[in-house]
Amino acid sequence: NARTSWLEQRLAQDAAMPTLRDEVLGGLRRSPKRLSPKFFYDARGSALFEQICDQPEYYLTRAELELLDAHADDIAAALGEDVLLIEYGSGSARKTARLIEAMQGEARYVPVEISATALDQSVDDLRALFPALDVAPICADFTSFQLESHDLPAHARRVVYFPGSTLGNFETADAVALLKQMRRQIGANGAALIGIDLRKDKATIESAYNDAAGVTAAFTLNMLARFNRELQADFELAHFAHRARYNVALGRIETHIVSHRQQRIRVADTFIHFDADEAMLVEYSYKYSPPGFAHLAAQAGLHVQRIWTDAQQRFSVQLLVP
Ligand code: AVI
Repeated sequence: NARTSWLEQRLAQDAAMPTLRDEVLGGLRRSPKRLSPKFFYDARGSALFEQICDQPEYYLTRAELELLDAHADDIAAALGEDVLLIEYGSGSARKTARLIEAMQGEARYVPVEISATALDQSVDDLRALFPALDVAPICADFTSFQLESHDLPAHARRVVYFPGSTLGNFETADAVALLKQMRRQIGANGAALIGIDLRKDKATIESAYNDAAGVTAAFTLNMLARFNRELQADFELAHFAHRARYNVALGRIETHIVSHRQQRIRVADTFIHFDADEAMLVEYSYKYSPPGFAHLAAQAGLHVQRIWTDAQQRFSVQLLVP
């Protein structure tokens, strides 16, 4: 079997990536400070994110699963036959099982996931559910991997699957770049199937990012705990707060970590100063109207062929073609 082992894939990736230290210090030295939301997802952060998905206020996951329950057969029919399903950031692949079930387990599935643990687990789970499924996992950062350098099962059509509204965590230019990467990877007869949260009233959106149990706050601040562990930093979590506000004009949740007081923090071999009330940007979660998303897709040369939503029209899954 010529498929490269995950460890080899990972080592090649790591060699090409800037270190955590350099990236984090780069963000902390900017004014205003800002860090990428990708730093949320260590093992604890990923577990907290799974818990967020079960919070009553976080409607996104339930709406998307409800939508798949209602429309999976229709979606599978629109994808066609002999599909190679390439999932970006597959994680636990909870939604994928419903889709593959509708494809009658006949699909060829390529999960692309940076966490080897999550990748292993999801592959085991899916193989248990669908013994005939041809799975070719890729352990990589989905924003920068070369699909063509991997050995792929034979197929008639490529479909990139990107559920969960994760595209909403990318700023416009980066979202367009990622959509262009998808367009290159799927070729002329392929498609992209993308989960996108829809614009709605401010209160509903803000409460999804400020759950009463405080899970989202713990998820946000876990980024600091991660730096304490991995970069020998000395953040006191009690001296920082999670803040998530919906910017109605721009249609996005803006999540910041706010310093309660003036403080000096050691990070690796350096000291970083925080002012009292200083806010460090850690995440955007964009929400789109259907025309707004069509406009974004068009900038990458993609055209919206179908839109499915849940009954309350909170969330959408959109089929894009070149
Ligand atoms: C992964 N992503 C789509 C989530 C979101 O809704 O933006 C991450 C998240 N951040 C806070 N809660 C959930």
